[in-house]
Amino acid sequence: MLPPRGISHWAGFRLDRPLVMGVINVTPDSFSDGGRRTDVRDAIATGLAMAADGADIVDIGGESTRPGAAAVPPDVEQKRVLPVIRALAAQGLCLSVDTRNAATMRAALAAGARIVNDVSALAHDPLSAAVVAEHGCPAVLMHSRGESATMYARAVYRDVVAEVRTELSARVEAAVQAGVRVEQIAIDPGIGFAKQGTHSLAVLRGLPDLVSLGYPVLVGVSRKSFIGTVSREPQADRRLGGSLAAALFAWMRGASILRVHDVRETVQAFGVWLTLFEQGMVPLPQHGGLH
Ligand code: PMM
Repeated sequence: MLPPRGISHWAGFRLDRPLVMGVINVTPDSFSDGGRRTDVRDAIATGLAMAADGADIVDIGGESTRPGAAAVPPDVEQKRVLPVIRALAAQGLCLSVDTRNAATMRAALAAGARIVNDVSALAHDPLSAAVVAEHGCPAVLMHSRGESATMYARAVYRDVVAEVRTELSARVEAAVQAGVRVEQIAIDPGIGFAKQGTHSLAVLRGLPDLVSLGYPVLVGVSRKSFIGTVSREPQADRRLGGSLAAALFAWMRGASILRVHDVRETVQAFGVWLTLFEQGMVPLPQHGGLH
């Protein structure tokens, strides 16, 4: 199978500027029933604010995928995300659903989500690739190893960039075999997933090797733990500066889509960067043949 070449669009967006994906996690920490009215109301308000701030896509997830997090049954996950998806889709937002479960993908697409974002690259649920293929929707295939509980034990690499590239290629191949169209696929190295801080940094440096596979690359550096390690900031919501620096770097290394918590600040940072870029003050990003 030949990867597509010269991709200029994905999910209906032109890729000649950075796409910003805002993150909404509808994952109540203190209650396990999910879908509480206040959570749903907050999530809808946050999604609308992100769209107003310039998010191209809003990513809705109902299961924490952080290391060590417990799995959430699909019915609880759906109770959390579906009301948010229905409300935001009705306002015309482009939504992705962050899930590893085929039933949640199917329900979310029926509720108005347009994109599937799967941190297991359609490996967790054997039915998920068929759902994406049948729906014909765009999908993000993210690299990881194992489940949240086991992923750190599996963060052992000889050459992390080469291994992520090979393992992602295999997931792309499996998706295509199941009927997913190549032009609908975006790939993601999975910063912080089955990776130590040094691996995440190596992957950012090696992004051009992933870009060369020919698929749009999505990167989620926002508030990730490697930023905390580098900057000695244990509190995730105090990592905005590092998140912006890493997002700009990822774009310069060829990423097309940035998954972020702080949409307004990221859009502002890219606005300034692109203005400097248009005036010839910063070098060309390494979008290796994508544009
Ligand atoms: N990170 C998280 C969740 N979903 N999806 C993609 N495609 N890429 C990521 O890096 C990613 C993701 C975990 O981060 P969060 O808990 O801050 O959302």
